[in-house]
Amino acid sequence: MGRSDWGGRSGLDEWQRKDRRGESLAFPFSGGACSACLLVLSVLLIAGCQKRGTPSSSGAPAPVTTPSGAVMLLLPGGWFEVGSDPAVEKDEKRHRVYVDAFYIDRFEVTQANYQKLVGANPSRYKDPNCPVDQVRWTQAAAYCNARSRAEGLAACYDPNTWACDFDAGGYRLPTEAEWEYACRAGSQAAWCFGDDEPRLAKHGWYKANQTRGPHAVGRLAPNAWGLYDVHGNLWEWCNDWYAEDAYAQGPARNPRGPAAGKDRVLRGGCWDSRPNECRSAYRYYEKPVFTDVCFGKAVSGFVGIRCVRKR
Ligand SMILES: [Ca+2]
Repeated sequence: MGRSDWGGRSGLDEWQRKDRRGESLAFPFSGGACSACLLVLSVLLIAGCQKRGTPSSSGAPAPVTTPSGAVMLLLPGGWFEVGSDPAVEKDEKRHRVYVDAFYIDRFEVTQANYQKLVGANPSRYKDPNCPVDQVRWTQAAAYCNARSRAEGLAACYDPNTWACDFDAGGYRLPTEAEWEYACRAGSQAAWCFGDDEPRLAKHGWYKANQTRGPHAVGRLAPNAWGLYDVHGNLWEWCNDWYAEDAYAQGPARNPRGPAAGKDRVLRGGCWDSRPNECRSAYRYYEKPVFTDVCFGKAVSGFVGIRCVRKR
């Protein structure tokens, strides 16, 4: 991170159908009487975050709680293999990619956190502990900006064009490469835990074990790096525009997808997905203004958010 950016006070004014294709605001940043206390707390938090954000001796990243109440993990940069071999779907040919270190949410963004930062809850399945569902890509990007402003960080998204400033210190949606890197956590198998499909029920809510709609975040087993619900529960928006041949066109280091497109990438499957759609390599996409309410009550509430932030 801009290492001293968590809770910094200088910027408070900013701070299923592809059928193939198948937390609380701890720092209110207002109320003059408490400003001195907040400053002290912020300094302590900054120091604490730096320490806690260092990977532990076991290799698993240690969790960091941000000023707006999200829990994040600092993943080390590294090379890994994107896709599957042989390719299960034609748009997921395996290739080697490098991603820089980044912070990523340990959980899908909850309705409680979204409500606090945005002041609304678009979810079909209302429950503060569940992930916010039924969000458009633009709503997801706007949430990232709201969270950045709440923590005094520079917003990544231009609210007029939705162009992403990757150099800004605030929150954004993960690139496809970042998402898959985080999901795999070192695994080259179909799912983060291996190729044994029956084990999927221990790690993700999907068609076989869901009870209609998303579940509270973090109730099943995490992956090796400690991320929850990477398989199933809700599809997660990525920053990239979708292109079937994006893998052939992109750079090896920090690929960010096509410069423009019609659809944004979704990853990980959801509570109504089949095991194939929950695989680490599986790519899905939707219009950025897509809202799954279009598909009727019986099938809505599929899409959610997981944020990242540069180191
Ligand atoms: Ca998910």
